[in-house]
Amino acid sequence: MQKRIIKFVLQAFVLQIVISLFPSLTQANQPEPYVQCIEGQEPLQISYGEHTVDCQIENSTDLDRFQFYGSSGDEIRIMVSRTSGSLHPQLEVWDPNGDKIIDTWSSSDISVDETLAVSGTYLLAISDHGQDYSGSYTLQLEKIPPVFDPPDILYDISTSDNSCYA
Ligand SMILES: [Ca+2]
Ligand SMILES: [Ca+2]
Repeated sequence: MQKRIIKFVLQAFVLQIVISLFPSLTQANQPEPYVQCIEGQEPLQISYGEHTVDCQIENSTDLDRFQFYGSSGDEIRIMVSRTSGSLHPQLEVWDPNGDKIIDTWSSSDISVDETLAVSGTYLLAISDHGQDYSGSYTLQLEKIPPVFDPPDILYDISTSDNSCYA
């Protein structure tokens, strides 16, 4: 009995060492892809699941432009976080028809959910609200996964397919 306890403790100890040596084992397999901001190379292409690095509003009148492809029905989340400076990030998004679908700002962080009505290339712009401050920020674009609701699916199948019970 005592041997088994010692063996168990040893195994747990070894596992702890392995996890501490390879922290990536306990995290997601792939690092999240990112988009490097380079002023003057806009609009920058960003895709679902990506975030930006090295983005900044260099001067109070700077406007950083991005574009992404979206499909009708996509539920997306756009997040903007100020990482330095006094920037009041302003987020604007235009759909493929040129209609502005998002226009919002915050004193530090923005998170907006939107369901896309049209398929095509969307334009996105980050600037300073009021055009009086500068600072750096991170932009993140996510597609919200569809809600998984298995009990309803099972219920629908059993009630609609009566042939099983006839
Ligand atoms: Ca910029
Ligand atoms: Ca710019």
